[in-house]
Amino acid sequence: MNAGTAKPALAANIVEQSNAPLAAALQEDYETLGRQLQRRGIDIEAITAAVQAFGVAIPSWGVGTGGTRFARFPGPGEPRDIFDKLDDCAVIQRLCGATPTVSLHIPWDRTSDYRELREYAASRGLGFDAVNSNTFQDQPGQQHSYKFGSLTHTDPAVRALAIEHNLDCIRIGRELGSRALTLWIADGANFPGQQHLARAFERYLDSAAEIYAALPDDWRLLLEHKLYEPAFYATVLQDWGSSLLAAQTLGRKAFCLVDLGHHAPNVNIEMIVARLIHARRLGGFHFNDSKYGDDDLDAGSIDPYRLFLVFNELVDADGRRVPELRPAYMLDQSHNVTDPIESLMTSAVELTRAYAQALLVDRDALAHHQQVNDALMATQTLKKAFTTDVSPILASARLRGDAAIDPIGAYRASGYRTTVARLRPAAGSARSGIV
Ligand SMILES: [Mn+2]
Repeated sequence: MNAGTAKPALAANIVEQSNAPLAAALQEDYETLGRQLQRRGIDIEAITAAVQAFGVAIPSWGVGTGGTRFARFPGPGEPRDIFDKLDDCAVIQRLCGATPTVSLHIPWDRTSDYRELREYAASRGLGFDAVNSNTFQDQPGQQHSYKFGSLTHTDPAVRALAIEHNLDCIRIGRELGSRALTLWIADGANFPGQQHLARAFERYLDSAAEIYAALPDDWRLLLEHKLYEPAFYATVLQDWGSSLLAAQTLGRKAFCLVDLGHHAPNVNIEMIVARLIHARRLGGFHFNDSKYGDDDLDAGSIDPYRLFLVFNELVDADGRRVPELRPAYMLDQSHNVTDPIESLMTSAVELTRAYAQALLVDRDALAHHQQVNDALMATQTLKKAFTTDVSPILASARLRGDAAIDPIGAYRASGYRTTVARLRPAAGSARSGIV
């Protein structure tokens, strides 16, 4: 814990300095786009206001450099503890204005005083989103090993340990003001026959039920499915079907969390989103992008159209006033070759872009084309929204929120990374990980 030591911060006027030379051109672009949208019957101010209200949580682990199974190459000035991580998250929020909350990972973010942590975050304008429990690696001195599973382990003593850890996460989350626990388990099998597929799932449901029973009334349990890794043959919660089955078995406070990377290539994720909305069980997202598998690349960096189509389902459901639909938005990425702060800012911007584009869809026209089976015009209606350059809306939303018109430019001009590289000596094998 180093909450008391000298802390880096952005210069008070860095945003103002960065915005000054860009504001006039932005105003011109915004007015031009406003006239274009007006011709389509769209009020640009309504879109800008919606973008301003959008928020996505930063994963505490995201501000450190990630890695692959090959290696991890630490970057300069990596955060050494949760207080450093919050400092970095505050920079992202200051410059982007779209990331007001942080999602913690326990035990990686353990500290001695969570009330102090909450105050520290609040003093930087940050709150806490879902708490993530980690029962996929052993901690020093741990009594039982998770090597062959946690909540589904064949040994009841291991299951009890994993359940207790989750109850601890709920206790910590209550102190922080969190309202959700995200459950992702690494449990599964690497080989056919290694695990009894049906019994492993039943053990998962039994363990999860004990966690569910300890959930405060206003909390949600978010179940995150994952296709593969670290179990390569059969993870216990491998797909949205298993996830939905588990959520429906557990009760009304259990919801499914969709990590975009946790699907086989070419799987229609927006359709999964539509199905979970139908079932009233869409609880949240872990946003990232991928080319081949669970690559954990920056959101929107490979397939921005897919990201748009996901938001299209969310905006559509919003318009239909689907009850209980308030998904938690979180980023979940691994930054291996970029500055994590820059990647997270870029991803947050790309989410607002997909959201704004989805808001531009002419839903009446789309409904008509669907009704008369005009496939070409229906798909063109989506493309028209997707191909609209909404950058002036995003930048104006940031400007109105006292954030940066050009977050990356402002960040680079601030010299923040150089400052933290000096203040934070290399931690060596600082732990990192991606879920
Ligand atoms: Mn995830």
